[in-house]
Amino acid sequence: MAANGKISIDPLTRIEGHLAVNVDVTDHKVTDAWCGGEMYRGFEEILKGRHPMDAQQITQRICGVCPVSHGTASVMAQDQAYGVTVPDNGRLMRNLLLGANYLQSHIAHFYVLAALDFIDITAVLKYKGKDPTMNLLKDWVQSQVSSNASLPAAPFLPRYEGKYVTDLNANLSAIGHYAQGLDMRAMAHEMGALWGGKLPHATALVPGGMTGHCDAKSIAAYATMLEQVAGFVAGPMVEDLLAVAAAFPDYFKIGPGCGNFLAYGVFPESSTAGSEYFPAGVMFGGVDASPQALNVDSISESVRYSKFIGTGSLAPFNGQTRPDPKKAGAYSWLKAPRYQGKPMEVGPNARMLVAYHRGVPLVKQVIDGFLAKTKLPLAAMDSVLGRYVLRVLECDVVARLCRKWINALEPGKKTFEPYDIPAAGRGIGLTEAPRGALGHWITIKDHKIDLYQCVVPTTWNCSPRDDSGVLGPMEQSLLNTPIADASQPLEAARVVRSFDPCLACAVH
Ligand code: NFE
Ligand code: MG
Repeated sequence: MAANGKISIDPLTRIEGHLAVNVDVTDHKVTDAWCGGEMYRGFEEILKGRHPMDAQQITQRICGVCPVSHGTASVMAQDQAYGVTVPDNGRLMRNLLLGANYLQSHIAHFYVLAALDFIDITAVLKYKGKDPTMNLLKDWVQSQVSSNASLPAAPFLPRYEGKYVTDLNANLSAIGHYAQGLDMRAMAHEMGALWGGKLPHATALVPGGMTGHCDAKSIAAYATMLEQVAGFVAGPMVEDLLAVAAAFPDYFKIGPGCGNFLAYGVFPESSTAGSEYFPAGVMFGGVDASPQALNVDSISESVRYSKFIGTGSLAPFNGQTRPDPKKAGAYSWLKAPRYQGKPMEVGPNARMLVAYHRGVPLVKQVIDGFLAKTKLPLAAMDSVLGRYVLRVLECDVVARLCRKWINALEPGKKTFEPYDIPAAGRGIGLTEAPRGALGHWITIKDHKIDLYQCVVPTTWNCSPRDDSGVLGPMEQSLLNTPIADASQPLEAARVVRSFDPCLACAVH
């Protein structure tokens, strides 16, 4: 078993987009780490000179997994620039659309992207039942392990070898839920499409609210599908989470992050600023820290190790996106966002921890319930499995909130408030994508977009070193990760996937 070495996982699979992870390993521990985004996309430059109303459609193309979040951030930035207040139905429909997107995204991460880091897919070879999907999976996996295998059983095998769940029933049950999860994810997409017009890339998200009617038929269809998806999350998904938590107690200690957390707040409960169910807040120094108020002026991005021209840190309204592919010393196409100059972890854990400390009832209830059941301290939440726990529990909370919002809609009432688009203006749209804090900054001049900057969740989490040489949150969380065999860096892959990274978003 190799104890030392330089490991390059490039590209790291079962995530969205293209990520290169490089780590140094000394005496079976990670001693340094570099996370690099592998391509330039240029959305911020594409938007310059266009009509402002193009922005919510074009920015949704940044990603097929979280287009709703980009559309939401964009229309919020424009709501502010145009001085328009969204009516209640429009606000609720936006929440229901984004809520459905959280459900599909968290289910996709838990089962499709990350479960195979822990669940032993080869257990399906011992399946003796008659379920057609399980037998299909069994044949698929068999085709890879048999001696004359010609095709890889992607996305299942090959894999890094190491310790996986050993209990046969737990494995078979989770593999069955993996297949069921695909249907649940599709259903969550259908729920969102009822309000978005279509998904991915909703057409109905516009500044001022939502196009389309709020009718009883759509409400009934959404509510019916929601019950199935919510039942799946609260049942099988939580059950599988508990099984993995019991089998891998070490992973509540492996992969702690930078200890700073940032949440912009999401799911407004009224038209008043600060009414978000998940509140905005900033935490420094670990999971027990009291959240401070968010100050948007504290956000900046630096590019010293990024493949962009420029030096120093720039606030998004002064942001520049000028590619420099051959820049000396640069190793990533991500910028390095910082808050008060510090790296911040974003995501379900940041949202849930801020909400927990602020005493948000459902969040308190699910976190305290989980900690009591598992006898874990809150400190365990800053870890690989802590990120899983808070993502799954958040999924349960969001499903329950969707129930509340669907009942609050008033069929026939307006969903949209008209406005005039000014010749000049500026706005900031701060929301939360499934993967964390998402902000869009827009400046309009002569009726056209003059500046558009996106600061994106995975850009925060997966950022390279900043101007001071401080490692990004994911790089920090890789440090000290135990690596049993440097030729099979399963542990490092688990740390990275716990963030649910989306590099397509991060490089935008
Ligand atoms: Ni492309 Fe995205 C990120 C999320 S930002 S998945 O990072 O969630 O809207
Ligand atoms: Mg950007």
